[in-house]
Amino acid sequence: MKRILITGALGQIGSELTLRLRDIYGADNVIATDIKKNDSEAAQSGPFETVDVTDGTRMLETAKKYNVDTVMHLAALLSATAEAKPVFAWNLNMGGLMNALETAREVKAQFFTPSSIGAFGPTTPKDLTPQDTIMRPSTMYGVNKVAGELLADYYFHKFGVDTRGLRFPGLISYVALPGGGTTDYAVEIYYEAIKKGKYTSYIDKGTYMDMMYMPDALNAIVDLMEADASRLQHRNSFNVTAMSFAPEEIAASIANYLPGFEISYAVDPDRQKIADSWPNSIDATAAKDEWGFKYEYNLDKMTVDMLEKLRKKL
Ligand code: AKB
Repeated sequence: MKRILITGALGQIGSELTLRLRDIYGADNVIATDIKKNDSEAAQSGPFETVDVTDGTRMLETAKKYNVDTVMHLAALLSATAEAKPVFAWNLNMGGLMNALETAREVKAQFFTPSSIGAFGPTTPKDLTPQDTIMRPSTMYGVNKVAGELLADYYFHKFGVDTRGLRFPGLISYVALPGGGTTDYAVEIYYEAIKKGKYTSYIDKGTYMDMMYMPDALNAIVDLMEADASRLQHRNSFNVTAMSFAPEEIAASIANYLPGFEISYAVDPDRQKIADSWPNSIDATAAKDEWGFKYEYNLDKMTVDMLEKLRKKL
């Protein structure tokens, strides 16, 4: 039975991952932590502790208090915010990761942290980007993600910490909004579709990025953490993706189910520049071969579910 400490548990992934893990492993075995408590289900449905990830002492104390055997480190700034505040991003993303890895090492815990398609850069092959390839990102977020992958591999080789990670594409969900990412448009578009029947995209037409629906992302985390270690050739981090589309294609998918929906464009040069430096599509063969990665939702299936859930929510 796992006993899991999650950092950033009230963020976009954490709000749903916490509940999924509580369903699987029992509410008392999943310790949600974040910088501030709120009244969300993740904060209220089991143990919660206030932990600022830049405070390594507090993180370690919390891990020891609950006798955890798994650390899932989610707290991080996303790409657009990191680009706007690079020094803060380095301190939070790298300082937080170092504290979380040290916590895992001290309490001998298994470890997970997400990487991202942001770890790739302008010189990476753009289409069906391989698992092992050129990684020279041009953003602070990407620098953090590549350094983070290397650091997590280092903790595995040097200290034997069972570190594992996924290079997530843009994650789409109706539960918690992302904040400060480049792929956030693909979530906002569904909210605006329901509220106004139209959306102005800050990402230009023709810009392809990988995406995944949150239920598939949660399954991928659970499956990777449960995978037989002897099958893993890679650890930090596996390419995973479920679809790749440009803004006009997600808009067309929405218009199929919400006739009259319209997209227009007011491109944000900062976020467009980040998007242009990322792959069009990545190849998830290593994840499929080494631990059976699979996904259920393609663009249309996701659109149907998002529209149905958001109609109820809004
Ligand atoms: C972002 O846009 O920054 C994230 C990511 C792809 O890592 N959603």
